[in-house]
Amino acid sequence: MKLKKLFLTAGLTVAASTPLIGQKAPEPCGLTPSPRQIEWYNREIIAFFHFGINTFEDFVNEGDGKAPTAIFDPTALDCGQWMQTLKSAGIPAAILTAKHADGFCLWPSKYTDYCVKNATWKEGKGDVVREFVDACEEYGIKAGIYLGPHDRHEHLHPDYNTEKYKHYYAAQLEELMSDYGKIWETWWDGAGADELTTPLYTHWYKIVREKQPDCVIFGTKNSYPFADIRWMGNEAGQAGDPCWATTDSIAIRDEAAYYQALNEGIYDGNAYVPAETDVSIRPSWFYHPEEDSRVKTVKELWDIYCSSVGHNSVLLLNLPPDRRGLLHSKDSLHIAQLNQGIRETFSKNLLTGSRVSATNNRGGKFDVKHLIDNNKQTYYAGRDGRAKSDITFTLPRATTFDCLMAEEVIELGHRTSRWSVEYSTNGKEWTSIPEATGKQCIGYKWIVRFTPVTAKYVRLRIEAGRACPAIHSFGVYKQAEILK
Ligand code: OTN
Repeated sequence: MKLKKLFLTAGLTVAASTPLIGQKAPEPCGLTPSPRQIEWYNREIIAFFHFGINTFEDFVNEGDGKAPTAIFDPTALDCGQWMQTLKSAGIPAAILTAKHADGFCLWPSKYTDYCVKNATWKEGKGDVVREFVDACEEYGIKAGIYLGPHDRHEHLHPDYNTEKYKHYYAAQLEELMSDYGKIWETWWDGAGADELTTPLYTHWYKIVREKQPDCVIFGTKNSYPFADIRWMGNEAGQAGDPCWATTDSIAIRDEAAYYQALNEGIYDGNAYVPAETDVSIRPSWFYHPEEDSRVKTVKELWDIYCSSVGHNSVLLLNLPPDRRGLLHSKDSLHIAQLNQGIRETFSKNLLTGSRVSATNNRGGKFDVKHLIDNNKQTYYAGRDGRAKSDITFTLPRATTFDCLMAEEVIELGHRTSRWSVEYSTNGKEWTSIPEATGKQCIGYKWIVRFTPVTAKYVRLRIEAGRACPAIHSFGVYKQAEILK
């Protein structure tokens, strides 16, 4: 029965309290995020570390489970170096492939010999997961674990069956969820995992929820009923436009509709399961020296940031450590420069100091001036029952900009469903910005880039929605030179 309801649990959440008290705030509408999902959204970027036995094989991305354990031998593993890199890139969380599809475990699991216990590295006494979580703790990075559900090494056993595997995987999940401190995300890759049914994931899900109540679950396919977050539908960093946090897999009549629902979400979907965008900084997921010249440029990373974080998604950026067990200097440099460019661009909202008015203004604590007060605790809201609003900013002087950003109050649900931005030099004749016309989603963050325009007036037109607008911030910006 393909048309069954998926994403069952994640939507049944209660709205988190809104930041302001006193004057009556707008009521939440539609589905709203759980506290776990709000915390996840605020990370914006998460690092993905694909590291394992594949790193030591020639050009292997998905090992066959047969590589000898002895080849695992990083010469200078230093998870502290990984974390320093994340710090300089402003990345607050990281996920390690504790076991990829080859089945090799980066920790000394009691339940298999196919792990670091039999590696040359540290004469079998090492534990990469321990070093990873300890470094996360030391640097204040949130640790996450990828325990690949698909395991080619286990399939090599002559008496393999899914019931045995269910218990094997559960035991390993227990080790990782119990012995390594707080885990902020688990990643259930759907790749190769079609034989793993929802009842299996039900068994495993209970372990995660019991041991790590705050852990965000990335789920795909048969693990969707437990997912806090969904796959975005491609590995190119291109989240949809729109990219609603809500979706619903019931409507999946064919493959194209399935991918569209992952990529764009569904405004009236039946579950709140926002999209995570996984993409590698290199062509492959694991490190290969041949790809040192193909590390994504800062401009390519900026494009990805805008089409992931800037499309109401969270970016899971893969940074594969090399055979030394270190991040390559080129990868580190590019993400530090990306961070510098993002900070530079968004540190200066060019609407700051403008006069601002709205045709639909709740006023008081929710006055439209809060759109440009650079304060995440405040927001603008319209009056109940009125979804539309024209918001006009009169800048102190004519200003040139090539980028805009809006942030909705996600705790109150997706509200606005169509919006556009226009500019003017005299406040009478208005010109549309084509790239910012007929936009649909805002969500956590929406970024639009365009050919530079110079204007003294900017108008944000909220054209449709299911309830009055509730928006934290709106701004126009000039993209930093380093991003071009
Ligand atoms: O061949 N594939 O399995 C594949 C090719 C390109 C992009 C994705 C995939 S598998 C895909 O991986 C996702 C994570 O990146 C999720 O796990 C999906 O469920 C899975 O189908």
